[in-house]
Amino acid sequence: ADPDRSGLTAENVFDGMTEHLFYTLGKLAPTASRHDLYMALSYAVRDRLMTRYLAGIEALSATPTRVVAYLSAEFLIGPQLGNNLLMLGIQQEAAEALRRFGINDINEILDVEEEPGLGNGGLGRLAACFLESLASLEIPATGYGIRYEFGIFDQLIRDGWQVEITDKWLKSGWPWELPHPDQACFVGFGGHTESYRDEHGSYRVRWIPAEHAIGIPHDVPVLGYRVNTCDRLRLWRADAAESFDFYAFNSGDYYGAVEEKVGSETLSKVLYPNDGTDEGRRLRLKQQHFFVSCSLQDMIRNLDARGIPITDFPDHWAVQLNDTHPAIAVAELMRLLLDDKHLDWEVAWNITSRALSYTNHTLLPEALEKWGLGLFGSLLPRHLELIYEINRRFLQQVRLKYPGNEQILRKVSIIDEEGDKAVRMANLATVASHHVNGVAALHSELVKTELFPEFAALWPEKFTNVTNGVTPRRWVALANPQLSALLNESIGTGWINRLDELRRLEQFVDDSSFLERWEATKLGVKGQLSRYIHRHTGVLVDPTSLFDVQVKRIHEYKRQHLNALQVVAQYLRIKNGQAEGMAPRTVIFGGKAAPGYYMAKLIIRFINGIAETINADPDMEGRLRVIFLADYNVKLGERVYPASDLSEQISTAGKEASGTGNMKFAMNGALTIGTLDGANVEIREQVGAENFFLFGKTAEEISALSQSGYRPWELIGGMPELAEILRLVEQGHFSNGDGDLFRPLLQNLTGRDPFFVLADFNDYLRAQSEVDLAWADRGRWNRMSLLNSARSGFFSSDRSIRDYAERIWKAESFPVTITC
Ligand code: DL6
Repeated sequence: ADPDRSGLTAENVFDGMTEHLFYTLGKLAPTASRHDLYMALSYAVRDRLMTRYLAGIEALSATPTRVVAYLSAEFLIGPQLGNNLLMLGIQQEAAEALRRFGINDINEILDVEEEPGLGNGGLGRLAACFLESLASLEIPATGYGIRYEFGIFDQLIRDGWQVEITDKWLKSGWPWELPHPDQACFVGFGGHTESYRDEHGSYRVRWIPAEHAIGIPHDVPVLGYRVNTCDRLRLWRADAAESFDFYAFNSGDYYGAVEEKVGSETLSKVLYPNDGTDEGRRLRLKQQHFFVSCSLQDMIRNLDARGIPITDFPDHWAVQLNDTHPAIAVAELMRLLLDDKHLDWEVAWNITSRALSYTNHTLLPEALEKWGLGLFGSLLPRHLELIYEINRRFLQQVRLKYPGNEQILRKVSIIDEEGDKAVRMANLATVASHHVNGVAALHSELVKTELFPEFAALWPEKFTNVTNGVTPRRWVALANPQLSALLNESIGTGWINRLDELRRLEQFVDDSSFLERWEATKLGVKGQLSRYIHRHTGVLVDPTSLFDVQVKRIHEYKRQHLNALQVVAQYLRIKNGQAEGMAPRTVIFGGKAAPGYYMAKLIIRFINGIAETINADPDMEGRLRVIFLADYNVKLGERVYPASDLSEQISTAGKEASGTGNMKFAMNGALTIGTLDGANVEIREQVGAENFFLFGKTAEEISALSQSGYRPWELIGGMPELAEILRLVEQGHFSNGDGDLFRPLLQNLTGRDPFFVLADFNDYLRAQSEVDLAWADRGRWNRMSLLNSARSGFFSSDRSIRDYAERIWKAESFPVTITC
């Protein structure tokens, strides 16, 4: 390669930018805008990734090894430029190159980047962390997903309500992708099947789809940290198979002529903005089949091109299903093997079940995907036939094990026969996968005992746990340069790819001057967030106050309304002159609600109503501030986690599968107030119970309460503080006197609330008082903060990926040397 295009000096980067400004962007340096400079720098950086990316492809074709194919409907990858500079180790060099263009603060250019919002929240962000860790561990991998033209909506707050705006992340061009129209794949929908005899006289089936779409791959390079491995995120964009119907056009029907094109492009138009709710029917199933089919065809084509027999598929591809969104892969792989490759059923099934593994990310019944047979059969008739056959064979096995037990058959069947008949995607994925994992220890246990007890009895060895993790590169090294500098100086830089080395911080736990630096570092970052808050909300917050933060999707099970109620409790205590011992707090919320989820949107309105009242009250000055940060996304997360003191992880026990924000907070030295839910359990084990503020009922207690009958209205009589809070809300104190506005929320809390908010309320207040007490002794707080960070090594996604690679994928590291 041209040394200038792979060189890493400031001079090389400057030359690359100059060349791209001129030849790629058609601009002269003196007239270049910030956006032009962002594009030019990105292209120059992308050149450097290409050297590594292509060296990897070449090395892999010479030495076949197992590649991980991570299938996910969502990849929330965040801004790319800053991260790639960190990965290459050229942050200083890029800053220097920019100075030569008259830009003295690199952040001015980094801030230009539009983030691709190709995910809803935790599940999509996890996929992005996993791809990064795969590359950093030098494991060959491809992430397969959809290139949504419009990602998760942008959120505005108007009169306290969420307003959704279309996310046009591609409007100014996105320099990180490389389209490969030459590798397009065809995908069918609808139509019918027919049987025939092949040349050997064997009975075969073919599918005659009624319509087709084309998937065009767009590749995003994913570089590992300071290694040559550059993996790939391959996102499919839908195009029309025949983009122009000349017959219709010639007969004068212009709209008819482009109709098919419009219909096909709709496939990759928009990400469904739901999280844990079952929504969007036909188009969503089409999206899932579209990207899964393209991806499996791509994997098979890769083997064919290298002359590798199809029966070796599982030796070359470890296919991970990220939740059930890609679970149609079971039927699609079978179809490709049976109908295209003409393999026999047993051989095809052996390949499929050795290649696939499935991660479950939720126990919420409404989020477990089911497709009505009518819809499924009309879109994917061949797949439905195959699923019936998979189910028939599977149920036969179950009958042998449990003769006469019809109840078990009904529960494990892939076809839900109760009510409206439907395909159960989680059952399909479980039957076909060699491993099924949950995402935190408690969650994986509940998958076995609550969700799939019958499957777990059938195949105990199939079920396992891999606790989630997050990448310390983005979430500490990139997001928190101040803390990183302190870490590098005190314990060296090894923590960046061996996060367990943070343990070495424990040597400073009684070193008061180090703890003062620890506190000062946090204060500096809080100052930055305070300025951001002022710019975006107009509210002045005190960086020395306790930053108490809850950022995540808005959902009743995550219980932002529980937090809001305790903020009102604090407000009332201050009003009533009972503020002694209370820490001055800035309570920060952020998160998007699914557009169709009324209660979640009302919770946002509730928080903003409380914020308005409190922030306008002179009695609250210096004591309490409430902020709702609009449009929470990866970029904003990078500002928030490093600046937080207290991490709110307050979901109803048993409902949050893992959580990953909880890990980002802990790494950055925030203390957690939380329930025994998801990965909170393991965070508490790792950091020590004495460094964690625990409250609330356990999953078992919640389940028992649910069975015995939860009657929150009976609790209020014995909880005078809560009664006063509810009265105030009812009177319209936080809604300009409108007593009706929050009535649905109050009815929910005091009625049949499935998330047990009031049941945990008093214990939550008690835990919050312990927070106040700890904050009052700043030396103690700093020690606790340091220990949270020091003991967070377990939550690196490198650990999760090693675990998947060793136990589930049997995938190994494959270092790449650059010879060109
Ligand atoms: O595993 C990633 C993430 C977990 O951390 C969250 O606890 C969990 O809620 C989330 N699950 C989903 C499921 N959505 N669907 N379907 O987003 O996964």
